[in-house]
Amino acid sequence: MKILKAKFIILCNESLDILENSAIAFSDKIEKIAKFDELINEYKDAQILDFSDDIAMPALINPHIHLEYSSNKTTLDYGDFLLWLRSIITNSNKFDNSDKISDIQNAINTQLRAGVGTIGEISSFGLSASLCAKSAIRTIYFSEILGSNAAILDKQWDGFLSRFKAANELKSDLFIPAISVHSPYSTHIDLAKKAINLAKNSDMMISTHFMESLDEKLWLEGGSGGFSKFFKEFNNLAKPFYTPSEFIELFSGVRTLFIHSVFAKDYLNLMDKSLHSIVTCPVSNRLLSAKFDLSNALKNGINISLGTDGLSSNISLNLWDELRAMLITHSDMDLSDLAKFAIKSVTINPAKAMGLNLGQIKVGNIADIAIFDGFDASDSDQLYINLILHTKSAKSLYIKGKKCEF
Ligand code: MCF
Ligand code: FE
Repeated sequence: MKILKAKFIILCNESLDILENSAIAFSDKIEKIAKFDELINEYKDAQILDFSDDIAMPALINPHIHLEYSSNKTTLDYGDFLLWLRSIITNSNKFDNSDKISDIQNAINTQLRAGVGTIGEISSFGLSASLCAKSAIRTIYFSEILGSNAAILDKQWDGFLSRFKAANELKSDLFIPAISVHSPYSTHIDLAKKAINLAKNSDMMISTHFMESLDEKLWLEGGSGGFSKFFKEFNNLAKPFYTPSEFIELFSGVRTLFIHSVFAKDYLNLMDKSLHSIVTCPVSNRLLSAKFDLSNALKNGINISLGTDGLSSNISLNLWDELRAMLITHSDMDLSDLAKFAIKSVTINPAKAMGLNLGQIKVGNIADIAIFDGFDASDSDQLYINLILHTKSAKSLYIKGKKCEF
């Protein structure tokens, strides 16, 4: 048993309560939250962790990252989604490469250093599996399926299945296999249906990039826009595999993260609020597309989380940098409301979205706890704002009750 004493404990419950000068007793799960004196009386042999000047909160969750794209620095083109996609395809040989291993390892270390205890990794090549499995971090490992060319669907499926099976071999408490259906424009309906069935039968969750760009919306709604030109270069008869509504319908009954959803405004009502959620990535959206209408999505009662995406569409994988980007991006929202929402979007919201007993300092939850430098704030609103503005790394991190070295 450990007893952790902190200046502030940010519970990350629905009402975002903060406890002052309190303590947490934990093993691999959170056993009790009370005053320090009460806890040392009850658990006499416990190890004391004294963070009396600091802030304790749930370890952060980054639900959307592409570790295998960590080697990108200046190779890709930004400013328009199709321009970016063409540059990704042109440079694909640079990403599918095993000497990228050290970049992947650095990216995992960046997560731990920022106080991230859980990631949602989108794996395109299977390169990150063993590194994630070996790391102290908890990984929801989404093996990716895509492919629009009807002539090579079997080949695409077989490639996916072998990566998926390899990931399943590594399954543990901290390595949780799942499936990524890349997107409606890139994934043939036969592949998507097979992958979704597989997820249902294996009781796994799904992640899918959805309505990321205006061109994607125009393509799915009427077969027009930039994707029409893009696909017709390969196949003159190309047409969309689904309308946006048909695509969402395929995921009914399955826990699904819809990534980006920048142009999904007209379809939010079709999402199942208990199983479907959105992950927003503000920097990626700025570089490739447009701003997500966060206040509208919140008004519609959708669970929203925040993710970094990969270095393929970001300059930093530090989730605190992304939190700052969120504050700066959504200037239409009240700063202190937004700061509080932002903290939920990396704790309780992604935990709910992924069905994990995490993201809140709550008795019975898994003991994933991060410690950050404390400071004096005039009130709790200012504590949330300043925490986001000034935090770059964690002082200490516990995942499933175990201290992580990073
Ligand atoms: O989320 C960003 C932008 N949207 C879509 N895909 C990706 C992102 N970052 C990396 N990707 C990967 C994706 O997983 O790029 C490829 C896929 O493997 C694009 S499709 C050839
Ligand atoms: Fe992504």
